[in-house]
Amino acid sequence: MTAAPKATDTPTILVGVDLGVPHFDKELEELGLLAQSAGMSPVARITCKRKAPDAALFVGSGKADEIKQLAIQLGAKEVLFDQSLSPGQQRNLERHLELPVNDRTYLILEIFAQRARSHEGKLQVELARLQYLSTRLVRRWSHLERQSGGIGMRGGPGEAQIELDKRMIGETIKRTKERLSKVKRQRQTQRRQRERRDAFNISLIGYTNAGKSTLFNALVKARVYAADQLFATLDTTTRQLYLGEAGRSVSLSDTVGFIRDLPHGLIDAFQATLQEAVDADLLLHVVDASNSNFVEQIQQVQSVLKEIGAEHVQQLLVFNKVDALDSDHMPVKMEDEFEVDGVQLGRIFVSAAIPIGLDALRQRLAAIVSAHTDSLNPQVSTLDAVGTAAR
Ligand SMILES: Nc1nc2c(ncn2[C@@H]2O[C@H](COP(=O)(O)OP(=O)(O)OP(=O)(O)O)[C@@H](O)[C@H]2O)c(=O)[nH]1
Ligand SMILES: [Mg+2]
Repeated sequence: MTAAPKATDTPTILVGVDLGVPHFDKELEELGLLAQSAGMSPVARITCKRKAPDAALFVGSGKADEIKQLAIQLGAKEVLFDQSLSPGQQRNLERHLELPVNDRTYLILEIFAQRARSHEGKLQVELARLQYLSTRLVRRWSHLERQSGGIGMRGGPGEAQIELDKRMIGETIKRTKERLSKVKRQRQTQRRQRERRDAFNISLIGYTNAGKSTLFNALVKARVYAADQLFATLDTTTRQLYLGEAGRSVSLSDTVGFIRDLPHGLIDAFQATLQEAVDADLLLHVVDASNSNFVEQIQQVQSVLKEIGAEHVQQLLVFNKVDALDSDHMPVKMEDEFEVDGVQLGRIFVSAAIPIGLDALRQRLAAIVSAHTDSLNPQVSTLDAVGTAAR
């Protein structure tokens, strides 16, 4: 059986297998942060290199024995893999180690489940978890299938149970999707109302923990939950931001963060939340400039944007946490350009926490919004700007 992560500080061993992919995280730093965000406490980190995963145990049996010894020695209660395990590998490892074994995908789903607050958020997480579970069912019952007579036999107790479980999960998935599409329709109506008000929509996007909520709070003087946790924010919050230089307000939305290898079911399930980004007039792509992996994190965000169809929305890069940069990495200019996917994007350095550079950011936003208004309404733009300011 797979045990869910306990609420507080489960001693956990982290395992990473270097299969030669470019983004292998030697220190298992991100997995450690994810584990902590889910209420586990990493007590050891083990990495090894393999050409390909072992079909049965993912790692070799020698490595599995080493993990087991270490678990006994350190009193670990769970083992977490940075790479995706097949249902069979997971089950074999649990038997071998006599401990619950989970992977990064499961962990992310677990954190999302712990964090979801709104009705929509909960539905989305439920859908993603059901989809994940439905792929794990098959093998879990295979020992019963074998007992029923082996290959070619149909209708044994194992198969009947799989069919029953599959049907139940299938029906729950269908019901959850129906409930979600209802919420989605309500959201579309709200969006249309916003559009009618001629709003300019700005969405904060970026890798998880980049500082989106901190920047949101600093810009609109709100109190959205910001924390040194991955996926602190799941629900979208929208506030009006008044830009003096443009003489008008814009809608600013803070939303869920992205991460490397975001489980596929989650992108699917969070389509409604992520739609905010697709429909935005401008994306403020917040980057943690103090993270040594920031370039890769930008790439990961770009690939999620492509997946949801938001790659063509105008982007401004906001390099946050300049206060945390060491003197060698301090920017020469606070505003310049940075190449992403062969395109030069505007970039501005800020610190949302201190704060530094927020006035410059507001001015930059005002200039973008004014240019947008002018392009839509070339003759009356000045009058309109004055009119909006007076309202
Ligand atoms: N040093 C420094 N820390 C910052 C800055 N901005 C945010 N942080 C910290 O970074 C952590 C993450 O901030 P959040 O605003 O929650 O980040 P987020 O992007 O909203 O994260 P998720 O909602 O989890 O995706 C918090 O501990 C913040 O205090 C900054 O300018 N400088
Ligand atoms: Mg946040």
